[in-house]
Amino acid sequence: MANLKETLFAKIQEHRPRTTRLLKEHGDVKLGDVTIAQAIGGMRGVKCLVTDISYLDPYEGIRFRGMTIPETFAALPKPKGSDYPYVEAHWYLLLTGEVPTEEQTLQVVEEFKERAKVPQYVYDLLRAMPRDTHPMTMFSAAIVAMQRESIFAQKYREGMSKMDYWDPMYEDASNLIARLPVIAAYIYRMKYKGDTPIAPDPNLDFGGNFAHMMGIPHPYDDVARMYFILHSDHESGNVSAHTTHLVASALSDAYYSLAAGINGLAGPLHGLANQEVLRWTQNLMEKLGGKLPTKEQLEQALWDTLNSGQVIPGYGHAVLRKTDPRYAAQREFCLKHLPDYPLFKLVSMIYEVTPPILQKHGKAKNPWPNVDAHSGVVQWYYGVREYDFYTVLFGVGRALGVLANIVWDRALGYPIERPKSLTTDMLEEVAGIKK
Ligand code: HAX
Repeated sequence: MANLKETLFAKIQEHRPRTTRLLKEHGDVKLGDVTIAQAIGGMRGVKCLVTDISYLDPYEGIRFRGMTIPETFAALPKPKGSDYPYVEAHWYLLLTGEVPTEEQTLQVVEEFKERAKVPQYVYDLLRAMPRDTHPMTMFSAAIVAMQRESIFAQKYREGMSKMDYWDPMYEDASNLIARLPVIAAYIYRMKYKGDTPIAPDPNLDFGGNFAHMMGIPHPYDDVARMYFILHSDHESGNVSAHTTHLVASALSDAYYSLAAGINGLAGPLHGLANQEVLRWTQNLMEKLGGKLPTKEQLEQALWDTLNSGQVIPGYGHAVLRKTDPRYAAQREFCLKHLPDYPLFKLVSMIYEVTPPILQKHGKAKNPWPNVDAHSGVVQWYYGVREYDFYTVLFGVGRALGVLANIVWDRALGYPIERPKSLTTDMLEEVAGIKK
């Protein structure tokens, strides 16, 4: 039976002629024109990135290698007694586009155990940082600190053919992914649980081991599997994915590239929105003396936020134009496991009340919730109430997608990224308004 790396290499060899042909024979075909609004406005909708790992349709939401979220959950092998698949199987799917068998999945599970050893200096570094450092800063620092381990950087120094770049990138990416849950759980237990880290259990899979190291019983292992898979990829243009891809395009290794992507994820308009949702909700309940708001109080709080020039965290999206299916998947989990939990009821009430208000406000192109509007309530319920930590969880999941992407970037020989900029004078000239 071919292992993951051999299967991946066969896929790479099959794919390379497609990219070469498109470039050589059809390189002049236009994908669209760029407007002034797009050039100034964050390149919204400009079609200039290529990935086969996932695709985001504005109305349907994300497809991983062609599969919707429910299809992905249904297709991938699951550990016994679990409702959600092995994260290792999802990594296999993202890399190869193939649904692995149980046996192929267990091979990756075993492989990750070998790769999961976090060097002692990473723990020393984390311990040397002031304890009130944001956990995303700790997470990013731990990733970039391990850069000295990069096999890609070492092979590049020794001299390697461009055709072989994907191989050490795959090795670095796999080592990183295997270690991230260990680092994340260590940060959590060190920072928030009286410095009581829990050692990994070599008998457990990625999700099971993460729950074990967090010190939270079943079904938190399933929460971890669901969460990491849902957050893994959202095509290439979002800040974390694009940043990782951009930095890797300079042939920076996976450690430098992922740390950069994680830093982008730490922004409140991106991954940090999940902590902002909880902060917003908790502030509101605090103002009401710990009580759940009425519909009228909630409407007032939403308007107060908007009128003070702030965004409603967890709502809106640059691409999506409907309720994020990642939100819907978490809602489904809550309906099964915590239907009567007051915070879930509040999140559901916010879901009812917010879209019409955002529509009336008239600015956001998408009034519907995104993934971040729901993730906090699930974590809160299982005892992870330190909401600063939520984006680290997002980061562990997001690493799967962005790292799969940069393995393929190197396999297909994508060049250094270098768009062209213009001056405001030039835009005014093109627009015909230059004096
Ligand atoms: N509340 C209030 N105003 C909002 C809004 C919201 N939730 N979403 C968008 N708007 C405003 C924008 O700020 C913008 O206002 P200006 O014209 O004054 O600049 C206007 O509506 C148009 O924005 P848009 O085109 O609809 O949205 P963008 O593509 O510019 O931004 C964002 C997309 C996700 C950043 C935006 O919707 C937002 O800020 N949402 C709240 C933060 C959030 O939930 N972020 C997480 C997104 C999911 C994700 O990436 N997770 O990692």
